[in-house]
Amino acid sequence: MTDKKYLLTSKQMAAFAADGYLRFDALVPDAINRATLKEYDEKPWPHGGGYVGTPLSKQWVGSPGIGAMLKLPQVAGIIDSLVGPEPRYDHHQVHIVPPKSPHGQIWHADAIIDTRLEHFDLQFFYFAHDTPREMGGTMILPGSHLRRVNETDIARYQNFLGQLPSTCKAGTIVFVHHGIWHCAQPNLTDNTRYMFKLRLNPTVKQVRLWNTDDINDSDIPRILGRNHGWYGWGGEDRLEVVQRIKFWRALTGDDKFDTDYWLGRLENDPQRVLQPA
Ligand SMILES: O=C(O)CCC(=O)C(=O)O
Ligand SMILES: [Fe+2]
Repeated sequence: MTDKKYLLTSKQMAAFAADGYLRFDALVPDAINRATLKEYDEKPWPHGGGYVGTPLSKQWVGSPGIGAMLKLPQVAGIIDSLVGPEPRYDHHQVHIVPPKSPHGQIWHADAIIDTRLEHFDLQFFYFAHDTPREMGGTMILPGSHLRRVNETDIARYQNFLGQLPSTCKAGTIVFVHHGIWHCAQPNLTDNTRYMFKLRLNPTVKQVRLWNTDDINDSDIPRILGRNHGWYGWGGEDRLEVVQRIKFWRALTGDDKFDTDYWLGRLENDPQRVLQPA
């Protein structure tokens, strides 16, 4: 059982529901970052990964890099909060952008096969070395996770208002909802850019897995209503807000939750037939 102090708060969960990601800068200590970089060079990877659908707890056992990173109480607490205990390993990849690579990836979302709103997979992007803008980072689009697209439907786009390059210090992890739109960036430096991506499936219902002491915080409706700016003209952010309310209902188990009557309007289903006078 994870100590409550390592679990996410309700405000952090609301931010995840609204933004589709949570970022923790320099979360992983340097010794583990260095051990991870060493592991990337050891071939075949001695501790590496597992088979789709097997328990995460059986992967990277004894590895001083990735294994130790996963065992950090902060990391374990975040995983527990989002996908619960005993998540399943789905896949991982050490994403490499070679030195002097002038081209980035196309915008895409990874493997959106499951379009249910009440379940999500957790992906995390771990940067074991400093990643300045010349190296790219992974570009993500905050708030895109609930606008489901089929993989590369969005490849025609180049830049979005509000896009966020994950430039960061070594040890940073960006935890993302599997629906997030993202793409690798060019690497203009003389050094290889590495990013470790891991996808996890929950094995329990994703309801109130975090520290819910602040569940009634008055900031939560405002956080869920964030406008990331890219949606388009006028009130198109309302499409996202409605999705987030549904998502928050699923996460909290509170099927009456609403903000500003957004979902209430859609649920209004008048049945009364006026009788002739
Ligand atoms: O390398 C990156 O920054 C992202 C890679 C990625 O998202 C992918 O290949 O699916
Ligand atoms: Fe991807």
